[in-house]
Amino acid sequence: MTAPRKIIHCDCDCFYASIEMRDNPELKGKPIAVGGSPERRGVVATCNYEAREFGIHSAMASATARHRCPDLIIIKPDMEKYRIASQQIHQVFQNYTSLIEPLSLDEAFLDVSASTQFQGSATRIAEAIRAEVKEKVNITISAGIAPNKFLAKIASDWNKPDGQFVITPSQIEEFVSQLPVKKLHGVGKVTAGKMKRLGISTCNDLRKLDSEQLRQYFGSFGERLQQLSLGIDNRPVQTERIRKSLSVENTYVTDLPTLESCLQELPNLYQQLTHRLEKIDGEYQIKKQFIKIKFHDFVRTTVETLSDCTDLENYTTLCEQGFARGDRPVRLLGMGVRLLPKKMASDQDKRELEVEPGNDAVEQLNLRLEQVPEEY
Ligand code: TTP
Repeated sequence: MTAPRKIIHCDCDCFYASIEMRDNPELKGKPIAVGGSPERRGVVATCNYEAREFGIHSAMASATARHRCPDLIIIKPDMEKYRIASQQIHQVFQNYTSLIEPLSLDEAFLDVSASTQFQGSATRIAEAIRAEVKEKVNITISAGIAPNKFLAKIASDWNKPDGQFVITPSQIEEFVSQLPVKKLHGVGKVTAGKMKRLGISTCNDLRKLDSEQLRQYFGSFGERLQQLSLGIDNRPVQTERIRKSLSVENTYVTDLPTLESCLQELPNLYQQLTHRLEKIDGEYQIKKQFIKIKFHDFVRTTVETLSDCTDLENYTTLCEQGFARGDRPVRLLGMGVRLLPKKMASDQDKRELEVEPGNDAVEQLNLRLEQVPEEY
């Protein structure tokens, strides 16, 4: 039998806000948010823990946030600063292992199974990482330590901020059985709602279902759910990040009232998209083109078509199709491509592209209307 792995999930506390407080200590103790301005329909990227007391959270409209906390200080994001801090944090990680899977600027999985520091104690390695980040970057970072990614990620949230939590192999059984199903990787609002209706609230409840029932209720996700409910997750820490899509989008200060006004925005988005694509040129193959639309009432639709290039005419057709789905003023317009790493591009995908007629884009459209309720 192989020894259990030792995975650490590191996640900075209110990352952008921490950097802003570090650089301007006067902000400490006051409710702050980093994000767009309420006057320009901005949203909150994150906020400090003082602001969270008012119910403010990421992705909330800044106007709503200001309404909940009139004293809220809203700071414009400074991505360059966050990127520099992120690199410094990454360098700290490198001191302990080279098996690092970055998830975002402030979050990563580390596989320290073979690390030799502290006699291989992952708990002490996590403590050392957190102390070193504090010393070198001057912000706090929380950590979860467990035998797999799914549990390590849950654990890093357990003692946030500035804390860590360990789930040893012998504690998995007890920890997972009490775990609410909504904490499971891949269980969103819809699945959680369905589980609630079925009387399933913890992993222990989920374990009572057999494979057949799980398949019946949750389709192909059933098998994965069964594994997660037992605390099993064999996904490796992947050091090469695979990008699945690339897109650009714009939220307009004034809604785009008509289809024509949306179409007029496409060349601008197209220029931004092709510019960003140039940077990853050579690594990926384009699989699909898509247009994302958020209407003024926050209903979103994504329209996509199989394609191996960025064709402006396709985007025009997609935009027309998407707009027709709502036929009302548009708040946000996005344009993007779905990608496949070149080395993973399978023969099947190539065949898919070859059989496309290519001259009737409408036929190829795969329309999806997602009714995503959002905070206003
Ligand atoms: P998170 O790690 O999700 O959150 P956080 O670090 O701000 O707070 P927590 O202590 O709860 O972990 O996100 C990391 C950064 O990514 C966050 O500081 C800002 C940015 N971000 C956005 O820009 N938009 C979003 O919707 C979210 C969730 C994060």
